[in-house]
Amino acid sequence: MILIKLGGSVITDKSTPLKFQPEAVSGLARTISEIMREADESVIAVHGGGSFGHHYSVIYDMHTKPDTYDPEGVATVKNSMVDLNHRILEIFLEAGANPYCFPPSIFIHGHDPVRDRISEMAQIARLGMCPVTFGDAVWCGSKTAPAIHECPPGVVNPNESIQQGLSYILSGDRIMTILAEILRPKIAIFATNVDGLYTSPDSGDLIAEADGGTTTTSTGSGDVTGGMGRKVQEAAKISASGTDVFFVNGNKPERIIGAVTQNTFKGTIFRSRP
Ligand code: IP8
Repeated sequence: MILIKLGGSVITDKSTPLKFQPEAVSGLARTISEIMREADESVIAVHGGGSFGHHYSVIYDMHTKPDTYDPEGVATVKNSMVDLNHRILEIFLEAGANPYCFPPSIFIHGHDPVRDRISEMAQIARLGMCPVTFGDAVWCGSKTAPAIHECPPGVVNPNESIQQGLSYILSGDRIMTILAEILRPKIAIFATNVDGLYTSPDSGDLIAEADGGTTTTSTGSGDVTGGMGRKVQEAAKISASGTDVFFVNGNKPERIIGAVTQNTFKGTIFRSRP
């Protein structure tokens, strides 16, 4: 099985709110379809939020830390991710990749993976469909907060309380680790809009092999989930659990095939350290 993350920087134009990139998604979908048919590999795809989910997460000040975010913000972020996901599913279907929509609320309960659901994902993938999931706003319970009720201003009435909903932004990168640790795919791929990790911002020198200690030079992704730094952290965890991880340029889908066949790979690899 191949686990692939379709980065928000490839599937959307991050400089423009809500700008989808159908041609890029088409290239990725055709490649996934080819891997499923010609390499006879099952594939699970995870996509990021790009200029959909991140755009609204910034507006509503929502982050990866569980908090009592504005319910309108939670609803808006979720709607934008469903919109983005639906566009991706349509293109996958057209390309013959047989997408099976799998929102994270199906296999994540609070912060915990629901193992049966994740196994089901693998089963679906083995039977000729491509489960597609995504980073999202996730509900994680509620907390009791004191309510001010018929008290002078500024005085909390200890006998009254209200329930407030807790939620957080779950990154697609984090989902990659959750799935990889349970499903142990053959390889995990992060497709972004750059060739891989570089030694310094302007050098153009690609790092062929990296590990958790590799420092990233990318700045200002605008992602509430942490951009390239988060990807490096998750890649290090995935490789530590026994799976090789590849960073490739998703705008050059032939490089994804290169990672799968491991013949002509161009990008950065995190070798597994079981
Ligand atoms: O782009 C975050 O997923 P990511 C999704 O994979 C949202 O970090 C809702 C911002």
